[in-house]
Amino acid sequence: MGTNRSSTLGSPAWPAKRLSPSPVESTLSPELTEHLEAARARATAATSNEDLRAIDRDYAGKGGVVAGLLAAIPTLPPEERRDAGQGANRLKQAIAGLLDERRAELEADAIAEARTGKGFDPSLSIPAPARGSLHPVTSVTRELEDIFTSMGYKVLDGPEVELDSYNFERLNIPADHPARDMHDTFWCEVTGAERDSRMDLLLRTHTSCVQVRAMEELAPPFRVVVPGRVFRQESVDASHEHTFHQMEGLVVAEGLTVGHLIGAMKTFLREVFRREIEVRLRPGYFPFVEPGFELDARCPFCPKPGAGCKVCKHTSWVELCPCGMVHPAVLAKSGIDNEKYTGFAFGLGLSRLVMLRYQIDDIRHLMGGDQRFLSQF
Ligand code: FA5
Repeated sequence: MGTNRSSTLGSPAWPAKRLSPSPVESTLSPELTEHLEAARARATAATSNEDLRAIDRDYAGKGGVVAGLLAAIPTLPPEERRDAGQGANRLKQAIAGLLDERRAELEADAIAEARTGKGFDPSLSIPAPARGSLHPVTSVTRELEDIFTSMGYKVLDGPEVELDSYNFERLNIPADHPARDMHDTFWCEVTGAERDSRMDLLLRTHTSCVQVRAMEELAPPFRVVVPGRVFRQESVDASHEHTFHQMEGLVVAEGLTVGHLIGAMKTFLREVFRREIEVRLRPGYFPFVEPGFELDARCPFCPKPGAGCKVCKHTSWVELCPCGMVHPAVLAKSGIDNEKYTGFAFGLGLSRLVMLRYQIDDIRHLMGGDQRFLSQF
């Protein structure tokens, strides 16, 4: 219900007209009519919803006028009680009606006011919308992707729900192989028509399964990196998560040696840290590489190379990634001529690299989704 009053927002609205009479009004006693008129006068003068709420409290609220009338009923002669009860309820109804009417008027006034453009200051700056930022894992992933693409690598993706054969079998890890113990696996329960025939779906435990997919699809020579999420049924602590990120690397070509593997790792480290970083290999066992290594990098955070610091736990070396020469049987299983081609592969622990990079002391922050942590990046 609009009015033609020309009040500015916030200024007292001068009562221009009487709020409509309520249908129950004529049935009220003179005493109740007096209450209603007092409420009407206040509602007509109200300029905000807060004013209207105060009137509502005074009449319909606990300890308000209506509550007082109802509380007095037991003191009345029995023959008057019914009318008194009905009267109090009608008064409440009539006041609710006029408050609704006034609320609608105020709303219509506010809209009309806004349409005139008065009070609109175009020079006021609008509050900046909250902007997100990239997750540290995403930033580091993109940075590594850029580095590897500049080294001639292709970036590949693969499914997170994987077949046993890609995650294990074709990587030389058969069902009874002890290496499976290192990969406590989340198996998928298959329902419906495929229930009995599909017992082999799992959440991939590493990105190495995409090595097999790459070998199936690409003709050598090729170089690929595969960043992605992997899942293990781990006891979670500050350095172990059940869901974390790795970046797999695979190169297949003629005549590759461990020297090429070391060269690739050193080039990658030089790009990340903008200087030469020494690396060392220790023996490591992974059924899909032979020989297999753990590759350590001279700690890039020590004040002087070799000095030792908190990050490297004063050893001056940080574990960078497991790696090795692709096992000839793995090449053959994916249809690659292992007489002609050799390959090397590495599996960067991306989550741990992110922790190193930003000096994050607990891996659980990464997937915890806590804004207080994320807003620091
Ligand atoms: C593997 O997953 C092999 N697929 C890596 C590989 C690739 C070897 C290619 C040879 C050739 P491993 O289980 O060690 O290996 O995991 C690789 C890296 O993932 C570790 O070095 C570590 O940085 C990281 N990682 C392993 N488990 C966790 C975990 N629970 N939470 C966080 N990071 C982890």
